[in-house]
Amino acid sequence: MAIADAKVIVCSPGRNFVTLKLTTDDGLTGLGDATLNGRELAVASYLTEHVLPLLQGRDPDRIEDTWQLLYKGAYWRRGPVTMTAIAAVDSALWDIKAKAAGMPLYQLLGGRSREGVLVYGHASGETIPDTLEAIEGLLQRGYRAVRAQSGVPGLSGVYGVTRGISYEPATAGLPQESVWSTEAYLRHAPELLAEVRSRLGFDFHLLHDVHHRLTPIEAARLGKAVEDYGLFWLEDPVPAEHQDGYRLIRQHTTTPIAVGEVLNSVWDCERLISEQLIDYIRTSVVHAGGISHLRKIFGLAELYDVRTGSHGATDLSPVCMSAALHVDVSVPNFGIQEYMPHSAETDEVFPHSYHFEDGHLQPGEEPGLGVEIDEELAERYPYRRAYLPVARRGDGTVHSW
Ligand code: CS2
Ligand code: MG
Repeated sequence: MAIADAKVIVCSPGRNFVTLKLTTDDGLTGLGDATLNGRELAVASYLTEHVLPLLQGRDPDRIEDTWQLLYKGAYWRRGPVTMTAIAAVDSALWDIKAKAAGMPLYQLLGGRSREGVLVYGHASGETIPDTLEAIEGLLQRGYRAVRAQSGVPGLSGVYGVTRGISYEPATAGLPQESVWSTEAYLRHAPELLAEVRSRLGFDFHLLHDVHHRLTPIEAARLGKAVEDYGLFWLEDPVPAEHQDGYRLIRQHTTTPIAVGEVLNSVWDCERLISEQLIDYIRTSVVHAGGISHLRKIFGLAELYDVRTGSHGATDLSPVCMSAALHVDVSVPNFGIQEYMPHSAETDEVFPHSYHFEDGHLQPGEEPGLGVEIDEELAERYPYRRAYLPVARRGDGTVHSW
């Protein structure tokens, strides 16, 4: 078998996605998500200009060798653009291998370790009562775990806050800007989490995302202030570059910490994991070098009792979600999977067999990843430039993100 065709499909069914499609001379196809929110075309061109010429005629069965070729052969290592491009190739090759074997991918990864993949949904609102209402809606739909965010009095346009269970992280055109105040946030966040527990109880997992907005000592203070509310995790309390910051946070609080949606390789999280500075590692198939590399990260995490909690926002396509679920259902140290349902347009362009059932996602049982792309339909949704927003402090300084 040889790779006979490779193409990069850029489309925007509700939001931008970059997808790699490989076809073998036997007619098997494999898909890989290559979406890097706000920098999509950098990965598309990295793939088209520098990676696709290397794939023509290669044996698709040689997944690890292809990974090593693309990683070591480039000389320039790591970083989100490179690792997202490698991820797309890796995921497409696993899709092909599982299709050739006639099995759902998780069977090739060692088979099931559990019956389903526990997911957390997003609840947010402008005010605390709005957020409580959104949480109740999710619990009624069967969710067992909920991430709670809310608007902060005095600030408009807080990231990650909208009505409903999905928000769109990027907006078309140039970046939107909002004003951030750490003081206002630190006053408000413990109040939100206290209200959630006092009104709705402790019978569900509660998560909260700080979006890298605090310094280590501010994060330590927040972790301490919310200990009684039994959080499943506090996410991205400080920017991921501040790895020593996590040691400081640990010295002050027992609130579990999750990090990793912006990390791209095992070397980016090695210290966080091996020094047990975090409890959950949030790296994803698409941004951390694909299924092969993510399994290495999760394998390292297993040794140190760190559990998985992969990123799963709407800017990770259904191709990534399918791949994530096969990994999630098979690894021994799975913790939880983020799940933000995609728009109807996205679901139509990427028909998939995973489905939500009783607070869990189930990967499909068909051979491969269990996801396809409707290329004709995709063509009807051309790329539109879009950016993540920027936060500035009251005096105009760009704030951490
Ligand atoms: C968020 C995301 O889902 C999350 O935890 O942090 O909204 C994230 O900011 C976006 O996926 C970035 O593209
Ligand atoms: Mg996050």
